[in-house]
Amino acid sequence: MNSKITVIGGGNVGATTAQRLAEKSLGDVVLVDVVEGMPQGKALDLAQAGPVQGYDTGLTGANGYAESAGSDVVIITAGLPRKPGMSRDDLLLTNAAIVRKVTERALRQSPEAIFIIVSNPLDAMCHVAKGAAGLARQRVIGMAGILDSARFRTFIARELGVSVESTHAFVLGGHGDTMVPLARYSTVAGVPVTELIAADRLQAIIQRTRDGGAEIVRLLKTGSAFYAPSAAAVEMVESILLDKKKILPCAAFLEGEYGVSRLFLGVPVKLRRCGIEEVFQINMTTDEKARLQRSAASVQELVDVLRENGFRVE
Ligand code: TXD
Repeated sequence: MNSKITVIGGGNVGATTAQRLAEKSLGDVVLVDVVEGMPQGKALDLAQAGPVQGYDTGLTGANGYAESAGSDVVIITAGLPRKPGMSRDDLLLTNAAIVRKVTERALRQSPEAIFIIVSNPLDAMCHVAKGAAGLARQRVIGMAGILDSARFRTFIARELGVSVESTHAFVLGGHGDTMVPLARYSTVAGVPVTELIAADRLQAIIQRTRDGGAEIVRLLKTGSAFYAPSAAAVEMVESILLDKKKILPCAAFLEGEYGVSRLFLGVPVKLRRCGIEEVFQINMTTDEKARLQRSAASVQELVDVLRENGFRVE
């Protein structure tokens, strides 16, 4: 039997994620959105691309959750994106209300599902979903680190004129201005970029990575990035459903790892059929640890605001 994947929110990220899932034949896809007719129309359009692209996966659009029953993975992309000049944090309470509602409804239909959270502000939305669902930490995972690392890799590859496939990069911490790109662990064919790129150029690339989302928001004017975010979400689904054991930077609920307790933060995790099997601990310098702590503090601030506003956050 095919795996079943529900994508909640049929906007830019959700629809592109559905397309990528279908093109990789990872399972039957259900696209859910509140806008009447939209998810149905997009699902039908995607199904009609099947004969040309060569996939037979089921594609269903819905405004409710009955169709999503029994999903193996639920991806939450519902919520507002940023507009130019907005920070991710400006979306906090609006998106929290949406994420709480859709998580509760999706969980009722798919009690065994693994939840991948995409909506912003990412780390805080993971807390809302975990609080609403009351799930073990293995089953609530945030998408951000793969995207931020992919941005870093793109800029490194362009700087050195090499294939992106020869690059590897780690960006940890919260998905925001305090994210922590780790240059020491970022490599080209195994060689640390610190040995390949001059310090000032590397610093400029790191800053562009941090501002990567805002750069695209400024260019698009009416929304935020979706091609790279959807690719990142699908890499997570693939590692989960195919039990690939990939080590990927994702937002995970830390319970003491990296000196952080009861907080979602971007760290390397091993993704398997059960979700997060293990949080990978890597050695960090005092300075890197301090930056990760600062990033954790900024996530904690948002979690505190959520709690003050009556959200159950774990
Ligand atoms: O790195 C990351 N984690 C991110 C996060 C990268 C890119 C985008 N990121 C965030 O994902 C972004 O800031 C937003 O919070 C979400 C979705 O971004 P997208 O670009 O897809 O936004 P759209 O195109 O506006 O789509 C959102 C859809 C839209 O169709 C709404 O009708 C729908 O969400 N929506 C809902 N669907 C179901 N149920 C409810 N309640 C609902 N409310 C809105």
